[in-house]
Amino acid sequence: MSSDSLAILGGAPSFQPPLPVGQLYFPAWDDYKKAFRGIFKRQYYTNQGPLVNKFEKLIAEYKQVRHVICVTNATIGLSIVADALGIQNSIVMPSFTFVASAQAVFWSNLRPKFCDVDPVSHHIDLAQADHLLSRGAGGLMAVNLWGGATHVNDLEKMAKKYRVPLFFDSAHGFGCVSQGKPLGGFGSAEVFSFHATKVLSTGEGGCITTNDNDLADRLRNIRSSYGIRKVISVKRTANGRMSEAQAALGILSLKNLSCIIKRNKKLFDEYYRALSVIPGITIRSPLNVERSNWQYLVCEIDKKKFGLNNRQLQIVLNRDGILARRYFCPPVHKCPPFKEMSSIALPNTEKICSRILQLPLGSCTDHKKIERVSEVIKTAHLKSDQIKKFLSKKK
Ligand code: T4K
Repeated sequence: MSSDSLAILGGAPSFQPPLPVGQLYFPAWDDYKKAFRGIFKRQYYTNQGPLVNKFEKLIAEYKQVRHVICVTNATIGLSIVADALGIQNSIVMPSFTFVASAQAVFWSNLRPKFCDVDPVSHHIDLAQADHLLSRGAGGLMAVNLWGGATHVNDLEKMAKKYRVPLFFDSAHGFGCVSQGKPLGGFGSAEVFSFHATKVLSTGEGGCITTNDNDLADRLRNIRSSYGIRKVISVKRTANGRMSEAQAALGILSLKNLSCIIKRNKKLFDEYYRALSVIPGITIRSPLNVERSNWQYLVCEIDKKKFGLNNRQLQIVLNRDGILARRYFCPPVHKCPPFKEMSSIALPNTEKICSRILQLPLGSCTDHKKIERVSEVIKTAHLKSDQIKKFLSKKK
């Protein structure tokens, strides 16, 4: 394949099978087999089995938090936290997040009050969050994105000022350290995702972390499991249990986490070197953290300088077998059912959505693949007029 050929202009695709976005960690087969042999021997599949207990303990040590409550996935974790905190009516949250963040609180009968984000960090805009809380809301949910963190301490002060519970959607944040502490101990609770695409994986899964003993009791009761230490009354329960199979994967993934993060950092730096010289590409490095998981290669495309917008570049990359994604486009306030509920304008959120692109980074990538992805992007910039002509003919 010639270095300047593009599949969209008739060349052969660079990647077959395609190169996905996400960590997609798979442990060594023998380690997985050994863990599964134990599950078969004990004949115990789910409901707070020994592997889930062990996994919770390991995470608590890693994050220096008192309680870890493993759940089926982060979406149910967020919903359980909103319920356990007794938040009523509405919640202030950013619109620039995965739609599951808003769907989760909606399942808990809360109406999201969407807030704009900072144009550089992509995290919740502090002044606007304060303004929305001053007009009345039952709680505050911030989202820690892209291996970075929000201004966690400022948000804690703000929640205290308005006497509302604060929790964090830290789906992207496992392995990150902010303000000298691992993410996990901020606000009333934090929720992490262990989806296959995340830095720590259980296939599907997640966990809630908290230092509040009473809240932890309520969370365990709502999750519904034999892990309940004290039976206390809760408004309603759910099935948010993690299985032994998920925990088996998680324990292996946690064991490898520091190597995974180290490798991610190296690959991130390679992308940075190759892409930051291309006009119109700005790479967003993780902010407000002393340590990131370096799992997200997120860039913004300036269509005037690059020649194509993020949608057009995504088409070029996808044709070449590079499964770049426009996370999170459209923004949540433009997605059903939320778009029917309000007509607010969130200019920073909307601008970011029209520019953003996430590139593959994780166990499926390596030095050579990143070199090729960068070459495709550079060629797309150089041939942008030809590509635009081709795409306009296709309409
Ligand atoms: N809050 C935030 C900020 C989030 O980003 C998310 C989830 C949540 C909350 C909720 O967490 P969970 O309830 O999911 O635990 C993905 C993930 O499903 C989702 O976890 C993630 N964020 C979101 C940003 O992305 P999809 O539908 O785009 O992923 P999917 O399944 O298409 O996978 C991406 C690529 O990876 C594909 O090209 C296929 C490939 N792949 C995927 C899987 C699962 C594989 O090659 N092997 C695999 O096993 O949503």
